[in-house]
Amino acid sequence: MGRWNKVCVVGLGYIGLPTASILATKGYQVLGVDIAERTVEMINKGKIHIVEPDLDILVKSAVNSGNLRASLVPDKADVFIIAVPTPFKDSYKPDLSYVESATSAITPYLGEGNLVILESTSPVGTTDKVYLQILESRSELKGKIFIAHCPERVLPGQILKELVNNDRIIGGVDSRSAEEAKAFYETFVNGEIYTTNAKTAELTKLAENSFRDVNIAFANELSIICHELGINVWEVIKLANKHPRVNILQPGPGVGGHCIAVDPWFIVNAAPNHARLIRTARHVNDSKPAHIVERVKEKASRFKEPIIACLGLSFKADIDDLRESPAVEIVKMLANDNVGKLLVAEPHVKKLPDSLAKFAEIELTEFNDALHRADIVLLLVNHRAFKDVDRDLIKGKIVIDTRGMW
Ligand code: SAJ
Repeated sequence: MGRWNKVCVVGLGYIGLPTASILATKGYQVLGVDIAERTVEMINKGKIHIVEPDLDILVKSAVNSGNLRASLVPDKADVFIIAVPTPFKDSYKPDLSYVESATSAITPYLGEGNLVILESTSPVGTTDKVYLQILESRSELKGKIFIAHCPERVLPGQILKELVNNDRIIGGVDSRSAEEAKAFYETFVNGEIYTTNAKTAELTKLAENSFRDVNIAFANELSIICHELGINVWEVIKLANKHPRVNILQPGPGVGGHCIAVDPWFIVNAAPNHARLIRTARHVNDSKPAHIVERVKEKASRFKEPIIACLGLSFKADIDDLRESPAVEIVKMLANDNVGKLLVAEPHVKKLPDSLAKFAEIELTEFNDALHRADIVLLLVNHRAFKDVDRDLIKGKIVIDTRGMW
């Protein structure tokens, strides 16, 4: 632990809560801060508000040890970690309001020698802005605090493992900030830690997610081409990937989540005339749900009153996160277009999101019930729970498997 004892983590979501809990189990005194009262209350009871493997056990033990406490307001600490959302607003412009309010919230509590880390994925220049915002009201801290960007890199579903084992990139607003942040991360990260300047770290993180988006777009485009040509895309990919330098990703119903579907826009926004491939990849992936809806409609037109089982709502397998989920979008489009009765099975949620609950033709039900009653089975998410399907239940039905799981 060295020279740090108290850590204040602002934002107790998919990144902040696991980070706060791991730090607490390493012996730090951690104060987790969130604007949602319910989140704060739940965490203080040792409970969690999100689904992530083993996180419940970790949070419980961190809270029981007395090292993790949640609050609506920050307090003095040695290290401040900002882990709040960075979505986009109209015309895909970055929305930095959460970073700005988190910065305002911690500024009064900052003291000489403190380390401030921005973990939220951010447009180029954000870390410098955080520093300037702090200095606006605390000019006496100029050159006396350390500020760095350490973009989170964890994969939902494997957060606890990746938080500790992934290599990390740290960009400081100056080199001493980068070194200070590196020394702090070395106390709980096993991966390599590479230092650079803040802007390079910001773009590196955006480049990672854009790289994945472009590659998924390639797979999605290929799947549309294969559908048109009547060729099995899964077989094409399997065979192409036998080449030693080819590794095509998996097509799906589209790209969801709050990262890959968002971050490339920060690059497009910063360099609109040059980010041509990155922008097109976003459009290809965003157009995939409509393509799936067309396929369903084509099949549904054979039935007078089609019943469609829509399997999965989350943005990817084995998580409960519905944010920017193509599956939700597809179900909504099917409902809007009155394609038929929609039986939704999503083992990770107890109720439909508001955007779907308003449609009378959508019903949340169990996996086997949906299969049993449906004419058309639309697999949207490759949840483990859907893997061992009872073949007898889908025999003779139209199956559209957007994930290639069956
Ligand atoms: N997807 C496909 N085909 C694939 C892979 C993914 O359609 O072959 C879809 C998924 O179903 C999902 C979306 O893409 O809808 C994104 O899923 P993902 O597993 O690729 O990524 P995320 O959003 O869960 O996490 C990503 C990760 N980034 C990279 O892999 C480069 C993670 O390491 C980041 O920390 C995270 O974004 C983030 O928070 O930025």
